[in-house]
Amino acid sequence: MRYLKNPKYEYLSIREIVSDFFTPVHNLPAILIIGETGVGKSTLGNLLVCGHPDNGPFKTGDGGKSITKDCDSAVLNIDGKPHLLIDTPGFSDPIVASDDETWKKIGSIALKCSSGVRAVLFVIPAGRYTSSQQGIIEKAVDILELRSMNNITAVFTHCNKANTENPDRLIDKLTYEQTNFLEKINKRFTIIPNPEWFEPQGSLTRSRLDYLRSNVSEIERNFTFSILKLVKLVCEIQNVKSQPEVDQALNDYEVNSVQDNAKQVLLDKLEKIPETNELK
Ligand SMILES: Nc1nc2c(ncn2[C@@H]2O[C@H](COP(=O)(O)OP(=O)(O)OP(=O)(O)O)[C@@H](O)[C@H]2O)c(=O)[nH]1
Ligand SMILES: [Mg+2]
Repeated sequence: MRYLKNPKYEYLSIREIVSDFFTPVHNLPAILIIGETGVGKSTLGNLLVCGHPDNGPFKTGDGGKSITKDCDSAVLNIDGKPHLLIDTPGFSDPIVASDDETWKKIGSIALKCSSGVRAVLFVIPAGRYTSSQQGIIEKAVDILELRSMNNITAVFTHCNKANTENPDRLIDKLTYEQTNFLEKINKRFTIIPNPEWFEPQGSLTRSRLDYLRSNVSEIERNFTFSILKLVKLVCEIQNVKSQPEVDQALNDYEVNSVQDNAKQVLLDKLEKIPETNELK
């Protein structure tokens, strides 16, 4: 068996990773909330589920230190249809986990949702724009891929009162990179009012949450993460070389994934590839 050493994870063979990823655990379509640490992801999740910022299924903090360490989920009904709302650990906190490790966690849970990912809510703090935020946007566009751009909505938080009430003012102040990202996702965005200033049950917050729900309802197709990209990410994290035969098998799977037996064909191919544990 090819077991790979990693200080933070157990030893995992590629085959184990793939079959683990293919074991569906949840049968509801997923809605992912992603973004930097402390931007208000868990708060948004709570507002969507129960209309209260911190008295809901997700643990929230005061922005001081990272709170959500692993993906957490709750059922969210939209138009009477249940979805699995997934709160994720924040990016940009290397003490807790590198961004690649966080992506691996997000990918693992998303791949376990047999109906795929219906929506990604990308939470962006409006007040400050850093190079790490830009890095996250670039990585997200890379990992989520263009095929999923119709499933992404940007959610701005930490906005001042005037911009919260008048989103056009915020749009005028966005950087070139942020505007570019909004163009890619067809300008689907909203501002969630800061719960400390705006009543969470008030009409403004309710209308913004309704906008998010209606966006999710209008999405035509769920997407699934690219297994090829995820395995590459795991190899990077575990510091091992990816084998060309494994890459080829995963590539073939990506092309044929709509076929019923595609997963089994991939697992059979991986079974025949001799295991190595060559470090990069
Ligand atoms: N100023 C401001 N604060 C907000 C806003 N949304 C949430 N917060 C506050 O930001 C703090 C952090 O919120 P969380 O929801 O725990 O943030 P998170 O993104 O889940 O953080 P991690 O789990 O640590 O990655 C809380 O005190 C929230 O009340 C907002 O729009 N503006
Ligand atoms: Mg959180």
